[in-house]
Amino acid sequence: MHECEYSKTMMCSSFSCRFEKGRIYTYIGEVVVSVNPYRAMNIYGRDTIEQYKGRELYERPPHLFAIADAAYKAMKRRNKDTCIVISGESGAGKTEASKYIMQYIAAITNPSQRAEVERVKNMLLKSNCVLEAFGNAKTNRNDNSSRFGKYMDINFDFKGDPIGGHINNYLLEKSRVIFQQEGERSFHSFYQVTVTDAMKVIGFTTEEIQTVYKILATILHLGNLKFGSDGDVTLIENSKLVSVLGDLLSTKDENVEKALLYRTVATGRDVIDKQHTHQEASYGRDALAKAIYERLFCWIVGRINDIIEVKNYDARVHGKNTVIGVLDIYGFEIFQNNSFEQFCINYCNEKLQQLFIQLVLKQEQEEYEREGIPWKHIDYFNNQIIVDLVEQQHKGIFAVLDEACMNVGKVTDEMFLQALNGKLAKHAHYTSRKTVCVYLCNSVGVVVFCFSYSVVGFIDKNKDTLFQDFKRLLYNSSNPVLKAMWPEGKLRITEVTKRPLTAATLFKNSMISLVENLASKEPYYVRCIKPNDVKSPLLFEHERCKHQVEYLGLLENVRVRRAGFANRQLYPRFLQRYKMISEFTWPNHDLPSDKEAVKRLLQGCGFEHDVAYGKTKVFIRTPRTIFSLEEQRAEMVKRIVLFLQKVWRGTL
Ligand code: AOV
Ligand code: MG
Repeated sequence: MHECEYSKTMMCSSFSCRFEKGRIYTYIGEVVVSVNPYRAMNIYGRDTIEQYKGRELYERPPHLFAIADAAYKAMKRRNKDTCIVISGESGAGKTEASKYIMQYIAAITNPSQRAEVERVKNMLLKSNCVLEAFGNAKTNRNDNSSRFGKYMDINFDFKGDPIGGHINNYLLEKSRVIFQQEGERSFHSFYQVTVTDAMKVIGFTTEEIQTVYKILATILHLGNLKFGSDGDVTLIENSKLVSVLGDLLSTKDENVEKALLYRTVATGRDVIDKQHTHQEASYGRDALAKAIYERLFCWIVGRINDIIEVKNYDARVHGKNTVIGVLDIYGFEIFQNNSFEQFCINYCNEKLQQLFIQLVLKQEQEEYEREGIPWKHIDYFNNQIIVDLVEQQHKGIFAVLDEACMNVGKVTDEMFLQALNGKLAKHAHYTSRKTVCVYLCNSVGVVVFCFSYSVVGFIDKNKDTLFQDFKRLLYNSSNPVLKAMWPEGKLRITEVTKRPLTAATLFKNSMISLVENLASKEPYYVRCIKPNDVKSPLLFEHERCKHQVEYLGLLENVRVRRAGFANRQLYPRFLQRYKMISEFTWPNHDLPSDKEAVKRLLQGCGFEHDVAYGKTKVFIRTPRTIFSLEEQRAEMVKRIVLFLQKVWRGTL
């Protein structure tokens, strides 16, 4: 068996053994790997929180709380902005993990029970319910699948208590409001009323909540709207719906009808109303439904941000406020048929993977330099080449797509594909085998994947056209909440000069700024693994696991860690924990420094070959050494307790 294949198999066997014993978390270095248990686990309660609070990573069995605590400690002790990046495929447990992390942070902060901090914590937790209602849906892979990417900053004051937050949302899968695969549903918000309860609690006004309802109803009615033709004239078949829509949107019925059937076009100095064909009218209706849902979602995020933003904090008085960011973003998606959405999602993951490798290496390198430990170069696959293939100016796939969309006249998806083939024929990571597929090859370690995407729909989805007439219709609503969502409808047709940015460009820009933001923080990682496709707590499918190990780059992760050190601890801290296992250090040592004492202790245990001594810290290469130290410590603690009991009972 190839070495790589063997390592993957071993890694999955180890996850599988742990999964069967209910140990769903494993560390690779400081990365937590989490396997979805698909059952309620009794490992998130108050007593568990207490066990992890303020502890170091290796002092307790692997857990999400340990990583949350590490991020919190770094933020509090060292005044560092940190972030927790959670990745994994659909249904792997990212959103659940992000919620447990938030709950942990809420539980360990504000010991003095300040009312304002409690209020902020409550808002941060409740805002999640609202976002899930509007941005999550039942899919065939996950009953509560997030159909948007979420990055949430939590701000802390100088005491380490939460004082506010901010949410960034990424690429909502808005096409879900007009089409769902068999067995799937639209967003939860269309089926739930209790949502709105959470909205009320966090401070949405009655008028705002009513508008939200009206928008949801509008989308449902648009779905029933049918067009017909009378000769060349396009008609609305069920015209009664027009007045329903007029009422819901607080606008005149005739304006609704006109916007659905015509578009205003400026030709030179003239402005004319051009009637839609049947096809254009249907396209317009669907685009409207998608756009108003997306706008509603962004507006909700904006309102939540108004509510949770840091208020009344004066950095000059209280010192810098620090941040922990939590990223819960869609993982790699590989379906039978992959389209524009999957292309964007997978590009996002390539970018995050790049950042991961860069930061892990960078951080390690910096620490070794600081501590005076020689650094050995590590070979790893730099997926920058994949990222460039997608996002590079002029030459990248997005650039070629945008260029195709800029062309006047009819550009088909096939023409876009031909342009790609022309430009990228020689690229090592691009192949096009069928007429409608792009194969984007990714290489994780020595494994090469081919993700194939159907280019059908790329042009339309990228242009993401919403006729101006709809924007004007919504802006002219007498409902102030709705009107405020559509400020660009203010422009008259002759004033609209700029083309809106394409979906790809908007997404690319948001990813670039996300990565910049993450790169400026100290990162902590959670990699989620889905054990099976049937949501079973009993089944661990090795092949599925191996596949995820591959694309999550976990082997790479191990390789980086192997070349480096799994664990590092300050000398006094190390001694405090392990001094009882060596006669040289227990109960106290008489060596010239703690560093010397740690050396003696480790030599005595026979771990000399597995460690390096930095200026302030001891570096331990393999977790096995840590586990062994922990075992010896536990044994000694047991003996000491027995000894003390005997002394106490007078039986010694
Ligand atoms: P995802 O966020 O990774 O998918 P979720 O976090 O929504 O996945 O998890 C999917 C389901 O798995 C949850 O609804 C739970 O039933 C179960 N689950 C996950 N983690 C746990 C846990 N720690 N304990 C118990 N059950 C769990 V997606 O948003 O679809 O990419 O797009
Ligand atoms: Mg999710």
